[in-house]
Amino acid sequence: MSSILLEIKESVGFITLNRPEKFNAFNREMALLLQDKLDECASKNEVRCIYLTGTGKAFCAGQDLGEVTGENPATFDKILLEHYNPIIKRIRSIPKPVVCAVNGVAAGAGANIAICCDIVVANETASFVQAFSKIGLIPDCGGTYFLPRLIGLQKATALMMLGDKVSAEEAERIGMIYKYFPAEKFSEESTSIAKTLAMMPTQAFALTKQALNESMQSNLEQQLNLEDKLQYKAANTSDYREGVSAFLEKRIPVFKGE
Ligand code: LHQ
Repeated sequence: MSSILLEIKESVGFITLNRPEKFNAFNREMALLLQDKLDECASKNEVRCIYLTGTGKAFCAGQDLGEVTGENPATFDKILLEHYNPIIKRIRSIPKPVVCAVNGVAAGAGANIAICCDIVVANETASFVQAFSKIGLIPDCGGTYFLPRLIGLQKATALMMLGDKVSAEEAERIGMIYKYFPAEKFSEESTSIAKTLAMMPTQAFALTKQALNESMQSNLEQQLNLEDKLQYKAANTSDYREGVSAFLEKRIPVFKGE
């Protein structure tokens, strides 16, 4: 069985981390396969939303520590440059929404891959751990970029230094994730978000994502100019024309992602 599964249905690319016996921890093969599957979803027009989750009890325990041998910094550098950084860059640049459905514990790289996704939801049984400090590493996978922006510098610093386990409920409360769901509703509710997004104006989402990405380092003037430029592009999509027509005709719009 492959360590990464991809199933495309109802315009959603369902990607599943699939090494349950290792809490879906990443080895090299799995990290490279995830990059491939993200690329496949990016390139296929039929995929209008990506849904990322894990098999079994955990979402992802980060790097498979059994695979990290020796303490040669060059090896570590390679892991980030070849495994994780390309995953984070893909998730942020894919012009489609990426929903992360955190089914269980998300630790280390697993936690930070989750929080870089566009919409993060969790099972009530899930938890988030910045596990890096416990093994003498620093948070990676863009965690030092996204976490302080999501929950503030103070809390991010404490979680990263102390390595506390954050429950799904607390993660929602502090703004680390969008929502958590009771276990019995998690699958239905989380897939429903992805299926809903897949029926919405995909081009506008791509432009929204671009604007949000750039907002991380722009000032207001730059952001207003960017919104002007991107809104012009959105207004030239057929989904915009359909959205306005449907509103005026008092009917439900049929968006094609074009
Ligand atoms: C694991 C792992 C794991 C292998 C659980 N590997 N087996 C970047 C740069 C370069 C190199 C290093 O990495 C990175 C990025 C990173 O991600 S660094 C951070 C790596 N991850 C961690 O340090 C997390 C380690 N795991 C844990 O802290 C706990 O296992 C968590 C909090 C994930 C879950 O705790 P529990 O629910 O209490 O489960 P457990 O500890 O009993 O683990 C269950 C099994 O999964 C167990 O195997 P076993 O055969 O004994 O049942 C663990 O050994 C295995 N496992 N994480 N990362």
